[in-house]
Amino acid sequence: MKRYAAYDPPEYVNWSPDPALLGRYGKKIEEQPQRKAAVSALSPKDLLALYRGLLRFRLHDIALQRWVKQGVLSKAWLGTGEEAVTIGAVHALRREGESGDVVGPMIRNAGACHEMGMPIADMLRGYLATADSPTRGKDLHVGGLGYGIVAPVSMVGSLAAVMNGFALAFKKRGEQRVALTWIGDGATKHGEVHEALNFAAVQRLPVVFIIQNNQVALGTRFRQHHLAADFYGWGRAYGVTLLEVDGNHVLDVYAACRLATERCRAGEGPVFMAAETFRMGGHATHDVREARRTFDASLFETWGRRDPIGVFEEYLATGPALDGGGESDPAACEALNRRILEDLELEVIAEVDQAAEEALASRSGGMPAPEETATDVYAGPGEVLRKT
Ligand SMILES: Cc1ncc(C[n+]2csc(CCOP(=O)(O)OP(=O)(O)O)c2C)c(N)n1
Ligand SMILES: [Mg+2]
Repeated sequence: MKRYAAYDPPEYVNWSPDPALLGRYGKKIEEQPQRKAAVSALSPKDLLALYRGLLRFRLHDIALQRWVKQGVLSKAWLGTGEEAVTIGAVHALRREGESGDVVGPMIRNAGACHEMGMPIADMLRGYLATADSPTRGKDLHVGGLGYGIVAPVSMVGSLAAVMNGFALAFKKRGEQRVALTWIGDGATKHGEVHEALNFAAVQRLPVVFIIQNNQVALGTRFRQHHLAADFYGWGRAYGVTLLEVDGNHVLDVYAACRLATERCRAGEGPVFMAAETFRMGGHATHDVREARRTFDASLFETWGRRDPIGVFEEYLATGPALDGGGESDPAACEALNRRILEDLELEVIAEVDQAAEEALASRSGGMPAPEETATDVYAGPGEVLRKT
């Protein structure tokens, strides 16, 4: 994949695959029979769809960074280095619009929106606050129930209880649908999260909670806010199945999430997933330098080698033929795969570029009228200030 010196973390700019790491990547799936079965069922088309999703997410974030550099935006929140936790999970869901599964992405999970079907142009319009953005210029936390996306709640942790509401409704109606959300390591310190986890547990709700440990909450390192080494004991604490996942391994996340949703649909939910990953930048674009001071450089190096997109690209390139054909000569097969991956990347670059152009075009004459501010805004329980 192309690297961007102006936008990528330095560890990604001259990225090259680490053979030992690649070997472990493949082994990780081989060693877990149930996850291996889920991955084996993926067709070359499915694998390429995962790769496409990862690239879309990275390039969506790069489009935002470009706007920050150009002064179009003051800042942007990115998911760089954490794309696999989102894309792997979403691809395991039934993406069937308003009648399918429902996700509640946080700001680090923007990729969930485009993989659930929201046009990237609309996501970008959310940032630009144009009148035709999903919130009509009110908020960059975009969602759309028509796509099965619950908009992020700004107060971290609060979305967990909201997703329980969806899951409870699915259960009461006897629908085989699943709600899924991500909870940051920092957000787990919120009391509301514990109420939500316990409520889901005792009500056996069809909900998947992915604890996304990117080792930091704003400027507070994981070790400063969490004494245990990880979240793996939380399943036992709540009486819920917890699946440990490699958050930088899109296939591991995908497979674990498939198993989790199967349990939910069989009435055995909820399931917790604990994903270890790393934030390769700042909390947002404004504090990247501060983030570099927060952590030892070696941590960025270690996680930088584990770029979830770079490693997956190598895994695909050196694997079976991605055209579904029977090319058996290893060198010819790799050359074919690399060509397929490159062509796909060019398509995604064009897709994101076009979305950015469309979103920018919305700005000219398309900003919300001041009187719109109070439209479709809730003033109190159940009371809409002014409805369109
Ligand atoms: C209840 C609440 N407290 C504080 C904030 C300010 N805030 C926004 S993001 C954030 C850090 C969240 O850390 P984490 O949950 O680990 O998510 P990450 O940013 O690492 O993805 C904080 C403290 C907030 N949005 N909501
Ligand atoms: Mg965090």
